[in-house]
Parts: sequence; structure tokens; C-alpha cells
Amino acid sequence: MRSWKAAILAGVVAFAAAGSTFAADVKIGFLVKQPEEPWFQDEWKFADQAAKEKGFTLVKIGAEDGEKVQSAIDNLAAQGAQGFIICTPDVKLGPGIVAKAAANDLKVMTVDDRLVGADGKPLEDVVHMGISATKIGETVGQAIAEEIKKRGWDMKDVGAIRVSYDQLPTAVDRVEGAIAALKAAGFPAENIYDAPQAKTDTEAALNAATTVLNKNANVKHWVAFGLNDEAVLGAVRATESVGIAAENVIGVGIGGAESAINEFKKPTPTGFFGTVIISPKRHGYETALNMYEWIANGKEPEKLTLTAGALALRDTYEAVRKDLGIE
Ligand code: FCA
Repeated sequence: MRSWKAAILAGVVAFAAAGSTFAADVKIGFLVKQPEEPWFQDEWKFADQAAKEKGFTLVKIGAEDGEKVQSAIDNLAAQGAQGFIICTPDVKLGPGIVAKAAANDLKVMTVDDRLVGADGKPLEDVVHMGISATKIGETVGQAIAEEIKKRGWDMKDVGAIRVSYDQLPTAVDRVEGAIAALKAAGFPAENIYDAPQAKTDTEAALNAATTVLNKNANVKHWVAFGLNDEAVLGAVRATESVGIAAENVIGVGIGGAESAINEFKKPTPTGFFGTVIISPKRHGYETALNMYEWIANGKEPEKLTLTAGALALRDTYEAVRKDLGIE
């Protein structure tokens, strides 16, 4: 009798164990396109926080090109991971990433940059968390327009550097948002100069912006916007290198990570006037947590989440960061 009951009990326990995944068995990959960028460091930091809280394993991988993405996915599968979150180096890798994840039986979610199909349209079936790019761009444009007015500049004497990376849809949405707001404030469209960057880092932006400045040496004042803080910092460095004074420059970035903060901490203000702070906590912690819930408890995340941003200037960034829980 006793052994009969024990056998049933053992069976029940075994059944329960098979039906749910223990936290310690969960392994999640977090792939980012530019691991050296502070934004991505912060995303990883907050994803780590989720891993620690829930007790799963997080595997952080820098995947700077398509080949690295492919091998990272194979690698994760070989290690027994059940899913991964990715900010892809190229959104056009979309169908390949989805196929590779499916072949390896891995759940996939994207963060920041949304995958597109062969037709250039977003892959709407893939769970994604991105920023409200157009709206955040508009905030950038409004902040620049307000500061132009505050400084009493005549808009016809102002040039705008659009640091661009048009192969990335979120980058286009961000700069076009900024342009829409500038135009709405009366900024002349013909004063906007495109500065296409070869990569999304500060150096590439500096090179792109320098070309624009050299071609338009007669312009009195400059404003700059782009995909992220690195883009705008590049443009600001370019104005400095050609000898334009900081009080003649208004750059507003997007991000709010270390690169922007360091700029605000400089004793004298530079042309880097502000940034729209976005939340690496939501993009790192929340995505990792969502992936965990999906794997461990079968709870599929929302297909699309767009996060907001908050404008921060030299004298307000500390408070804004605190509000966002990202001190
Ligand atoms: C893109 C940019 C990053 C960051 C992120 C939210 O991936 O390249 O700098 O702005 O979106």
C-alpha cells in the first residue's frame, strides 16, 4: 500500500517537473549590434538585473554583422538556450534571423531596431520593443526650435545638420520627426543639410558633419540632430574642429546614456545642448523579463511596445534620469 502511494506521488512530481521550466534551466541570449555603445551596455546591465531577480542565465553577445548573428544563434541553441532578444546589425537580416531561430527552436524578440522583410515592411509577427521614434524626433525638433528662439537667432541664418542613417527605419523616423517639428516652428527646409553617416558612431557622424560644414562655411549658426547621442556628438565635435563657438551650436541627441551625461558634466557648456532620454531599463530589464515569462510560463509578450522619451538638458538630466529609474 505504502509503495503504491509512493509510486503515484513520484509520478505526480515527475509530471509537474516536466510541465514547467525551472528558472535555473532558462537561458536567454541578448544580442546587440554595437556592444561598445553606452546605450547597449545599459541595456545589458538592466537585462542582467532581470536575470538575477528571476534566477535565469543571460548570455550577452556582441553581434556586429550578419555572420556573427548566425553563429551566435547556433551557439545559443548548442548551449541549450530557449530564446533570445536581439538588436540586429542590419534590419534586412530579418527573415534569416526568424528562420534560424525557428530551425533551432528558439523564441525570438527584437529590441530597438525592428526587423523588415524582403519588401522593406516590418515583420509584424516578431515581438518587438522600440522607441516612439517619430514622437521622440519631434521632441528633439521642438527643443531645438525653442532654443533658437531663446537665443534670438534669425532662422534664415541657421543651418541644420541632419546626421542620417537612412537604411535604418527608426533612424529615418527620428530625424523626420525632428524636421517636421522644426518646419512647424518656421525653420526653412532649404537650410537643412543631409550628413549621411557610414556607421552609427560618433566618428562616422563627425566625418559626415565636417563635409557639410566645409561646404557651407558662410552659415552663422548651426543646429544638429540624428539617430542618437553619438550622431549629434559627432556633429558637435565637427563644429568644434572647424572653430565654431559653442554658443552658435544647438545639438539635441537621443539616448541619455554615458556619452550624453559626460558631455553635460563638462564645466563649460558645449554645443551638445540636450538629449531625449530613453529607457534602457525598459528595453533591457523588461524585454528580458518578458522573454523569461514566455519561456518559463508560456506567457507571450505584446507584439509591439513603443517606449517614450523625456527631454533633458544640462541642468535637468539628473532629475529626468531619476524619474525614469535609471540613475
Ligand atoms: C538604435 C540606435 C541606438 C539606440 C536604440 C534605441 O538601435 O542605434 O543608438 O538609440 O536604437
